[in-house]
Amino acid sequence: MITTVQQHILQQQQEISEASGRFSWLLSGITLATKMVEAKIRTAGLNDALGAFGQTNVQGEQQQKLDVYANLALLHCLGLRDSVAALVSEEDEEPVTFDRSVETGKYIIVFDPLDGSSNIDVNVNVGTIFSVLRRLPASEGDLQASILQPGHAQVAAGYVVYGPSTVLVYTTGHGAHAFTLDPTIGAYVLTNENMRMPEQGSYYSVNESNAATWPKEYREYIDQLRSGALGRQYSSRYIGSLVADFHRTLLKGGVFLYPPTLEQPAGKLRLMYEANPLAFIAEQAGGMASSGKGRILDIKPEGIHQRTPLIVGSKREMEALLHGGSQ
Ligand code: P6P
Repeated sequence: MITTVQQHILQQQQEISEASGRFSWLLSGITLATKMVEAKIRTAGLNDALGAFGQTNVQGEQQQKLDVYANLALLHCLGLRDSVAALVSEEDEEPVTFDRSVETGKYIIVFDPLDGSSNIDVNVNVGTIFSVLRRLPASEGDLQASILQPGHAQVAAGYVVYGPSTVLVYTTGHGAHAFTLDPTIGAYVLTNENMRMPEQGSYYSVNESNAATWPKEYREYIDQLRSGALGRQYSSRYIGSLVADFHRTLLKGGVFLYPPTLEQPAGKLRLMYEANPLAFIAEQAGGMASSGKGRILDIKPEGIHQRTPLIVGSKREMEALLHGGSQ
């Protein structure tokens, strides 16, 4: 008997006392948008959906046509959910806000609509990453304060990796669960419940071309992994698409790193819609996620597009970096 993500979310929402049904209605907006994106990606080479859109986004990056499509799909599907107070996208400089009361507009959704989209033209996995925050009571701050909450305040987070199959991984704080899109029925079907990241893996994942400008301790750390100091031989795997590199780390263990570099001293990856959701999932699966200076989920955001270094992976590799010590 199959369990769809909708059924799973309904079961979960009882546990997070969101029995109103609005929470599952909200997440169904995300899953619907990702199915629209998936359909577009699958035939991108046939329908002129590849290539640059011809504008740059708030990040100063060349927008791909599919970036724009994915962003519009999420804004449209989620904007129709009356429980949404604000939408924060990697593609938009400012949040999209809705004039809804604190009682109705209970959630803020933060997302990277299509991460790694520059890889699409060479047929490499890309992903959608999302994070759900609950709006604070008016007494605790305005909408801006509700948006800039640290990652440990997330009520849900997840990603979809568009690869050989399309896999959705999400958490509401009660474990991390994976679903595979079954195109014959158009539903995400449960394929891996309560995922556990291996205590130690055999891969490290980092863009080694930046090694010369990392802080010294990162070079020493990679040398430690290469030298067998953690009791096993490591292989290097780097796809250059965050969701794909993270998904492998979640399943196989090991460590993914994007350290500070000369060009990006605060790190390249974004706190709110990349590091936070993936950190939430990693911790739910028994892994760890750090900025190198502290737990990712404890960082208080100053801005919606704030960057952070990200080191995420299995306990053994994470403790070797954060607390030293090899054997
Ligand atoms: P680099 C893709 O552009 C992205 O935002 C992430 O998906 C990926 O992890 C990272 O950048 C790759 O960056 O500098 O190694 O090319």
